[in-house]
Amino acid sequence: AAFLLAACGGGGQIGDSGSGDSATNKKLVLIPGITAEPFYISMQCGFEEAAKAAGYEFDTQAPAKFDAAQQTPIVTGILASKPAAVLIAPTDDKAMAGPMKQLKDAGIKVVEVDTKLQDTSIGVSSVSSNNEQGGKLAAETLNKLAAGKSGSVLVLNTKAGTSTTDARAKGFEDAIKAFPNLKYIGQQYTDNEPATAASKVTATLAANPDLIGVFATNLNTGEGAATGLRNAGKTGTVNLVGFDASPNQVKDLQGGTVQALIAQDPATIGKQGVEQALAAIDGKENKRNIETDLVAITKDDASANSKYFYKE
Ligand code: T6T
Repeated sequence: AAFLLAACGGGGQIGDSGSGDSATNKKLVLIPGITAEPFYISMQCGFEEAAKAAGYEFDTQAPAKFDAAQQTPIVTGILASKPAAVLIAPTDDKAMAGPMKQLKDAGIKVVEVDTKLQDTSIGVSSVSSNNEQGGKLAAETLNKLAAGKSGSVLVLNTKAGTSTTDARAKGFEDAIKAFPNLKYIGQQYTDNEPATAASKVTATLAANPDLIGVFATNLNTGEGAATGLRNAGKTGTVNLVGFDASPNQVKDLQGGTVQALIAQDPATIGKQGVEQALAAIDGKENKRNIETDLVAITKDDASANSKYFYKE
């Protein structure tokens, strides 16, 4: 039997256990990019709620790291249990195509949630934020915060091959060109490790004392960048725009280490992912691309936007 995640406010009660046999297969599996992380926990809440409402069994299995080598055995491991559909956030837009094709070839419907593959022939649908737009929003927000001042700006990315953060960096790079006072000094990869993000920020500050802005393209990178600015005594001097809205990120927004957060709506991604999975299972038409909300939140409008804060 599956358990509803306590973090979702479901109280951890036992979910419908349904039937495991393949003739009446009513099971959905969610494979997030990484375990125990507020973005994917919030997505799991939406997923579980929608799966339960539809009378489906559900299960979530996530890798310990955001890493294709760790996500691949999870994918191949669930092949044998033959769920009706898998919702997955591929950790690499190329490397996960092989394992995900195995699911498709086994008759399991595949829905991409959050991240996606370059190959559009495997998933029936892809549900995510408009990440390029999110990057653009981050550039515009940094420009507003700079208020005409000049200086260097840095992008902290996660890992090349992550469709979402690659798109955020691209959206940012394209948009920052419109603001000549902001000198874009390029992107650096953090491997999704907060400690790496922190040390990249301190090293960049040493090399570029005129640094006035950092765009951190996801949760771990943003939390690490905040640590880096604190260590360097630069909080509030360097504007930090992060992506996502974990409890730590919101605390840093309210405390003034972070000036703005671009929050996503992961619960809706999970819910819409289930809807697309059910459509595919029932032989109905899928919507190939679904876009969910993004919102830029500052300290001043944080409480008005609290519905976007992630669960943990
Ligand atoms: O930003 C989210 C997600 O959208 C991205 O694909 C990977 O990182 C997060 O899960 C945050 O850690």
